[in-house]
Amino acid sequence: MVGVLNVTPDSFSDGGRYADLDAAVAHGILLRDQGAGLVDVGGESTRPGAERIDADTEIGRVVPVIRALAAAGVPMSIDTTRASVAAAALQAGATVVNDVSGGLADPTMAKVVADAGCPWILMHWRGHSRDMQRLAVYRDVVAEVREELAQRIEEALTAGVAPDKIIVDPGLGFAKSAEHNWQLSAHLDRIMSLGYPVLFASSRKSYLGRLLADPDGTPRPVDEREAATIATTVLAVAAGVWGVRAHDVRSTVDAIAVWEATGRPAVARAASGSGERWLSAALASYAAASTGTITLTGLTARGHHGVYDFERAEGQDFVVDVTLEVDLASPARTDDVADTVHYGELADRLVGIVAGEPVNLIETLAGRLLDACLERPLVRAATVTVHKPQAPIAHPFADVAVTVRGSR
Ligand code: PMM
Repeated sequence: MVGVLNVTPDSFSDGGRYADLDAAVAHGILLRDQGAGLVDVGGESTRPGAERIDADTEIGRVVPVIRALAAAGVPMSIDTTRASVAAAALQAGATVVNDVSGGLADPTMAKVVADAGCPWILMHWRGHSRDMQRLAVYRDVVAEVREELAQRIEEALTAGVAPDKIIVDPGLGFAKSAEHNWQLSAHLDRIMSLGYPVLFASSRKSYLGRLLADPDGTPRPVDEREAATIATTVLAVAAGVWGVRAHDVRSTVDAIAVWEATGRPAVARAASGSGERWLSAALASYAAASTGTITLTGLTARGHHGVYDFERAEGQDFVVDVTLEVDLASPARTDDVADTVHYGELADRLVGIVAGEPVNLIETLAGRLLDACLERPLVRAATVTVHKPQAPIAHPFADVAVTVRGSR
C-alpha cells in the first residue's frame, strides 16, 4: 500500500494542502500510521496540461520533507521523472524511485537507480503532462501498454537494474482516455503476465469523476470519488495486483482488510504492513511466490563440436538438460502459452544451436545455449548442462558434461 504525499501547489487531488513543511511531514507520518508501507513524495504535478517546473524547485520542495520524514522512520518513494531529483531524494532518505515516465523522460535515471540498487516503479507513459492527452491513441490499449512496459523493463535490465527491483504500473490517466483506463483495469492479468509486480493507482483520477458525473456532465469533484476509488482498488486487488497507490490510506487499508478477511492468499502481498523493510519484504515474497522451474532433459541432437578433425567431420550426439527459473504465477492465472516459455520452441532453438556452427569446447556450446535460454522473456535464471557421451576418451566412461548457470 503506497500513500500519496504531493508537496505541490497544483496537484489535481491534493495540490496546495501539503505545500508547507510541517503540514507535509504531519501528513506523511499520518499516512504511515494509517498503514502505508511506503509514502510517495512528489514535488511536481503531473495533472493533464501541467507546466513543468525546474529541477531545483522540485528538489527544494521534496528534500526537506523527505529528510524530516526519514528522521521519523517513514519509508518513502520519490515520485519524479528527473534523475537529479531522484538522486537528491535517495540521498535525503527515500528508498524507492517512482518514475511516472518509466525511465523515458530522463536517460540518466536508469543509472541512478542501478547505482543505488533501489526498487524502481516503472509507469507506462508517452509524454509530459502538457502533451499527454493527444498521445492517447491506441489500436489495442492493453497490448500496447504491455508492449511499451516490456520495452521499459528491457532497458532497465540492460542498464543494470536487478529484475527483483522492478515494479510496473499501467499508468491510468497518463495518455489514456477514460475508456482506456477501464480496459486496462479489466485486463490487469495481461499486465501481470509481464512477470513483474504490478502497482495499481486509480485513486481520485478524473475517469472516476467522469463516470460519476452529474446529469449535466459536471464531473464528480475530486474529494467525492472515494467510493469509486475503493471499488476500482478492490477489483484490482482481486485481480491479483501486487500493490495499490492511494490518497486516502485509511479507507484503502480498510477495504484490503475486508478482502483479506475472506482468506484469499493472492492478496497478502498487495496488502500493507508498515515498517522500514516493507517494500523489500514485499518484493521478495512476490518473487518467491511466483518463481517456479521448467525443466527439459535429455534433448538430443547431432553436432560437430570438438577439437579433433574426425569430430568435426563425422559429428556425434550431444545431450542437453536445461532448467529455467521462470515467473509461473502469470501463466497459472491466464492459462495462455504466450505468457510462459514455450518448451517446444525453446527445444527447436537449442537443437538449432547444437546442430549449427561447430565450436571446440562444450563449455562454449553450453554458454551459447544458456544465452538462448536467457533471451526468453520471463526467464529469470537458467542452468544448462551439455553431455558428450561419445567424447574421445580412451577408457570406458559413462558420461562427460559441463554445467553453466546464469541469470538476467
Ligand atoms: N499518478 C500520479 C502521480 N504519480 N505514480 C504512479 N506510479 N502511478 C500513478 O498512476 C501516478 C503516480 C497522479 O497524481 P497524484 O499524485 O495526485 O495521484
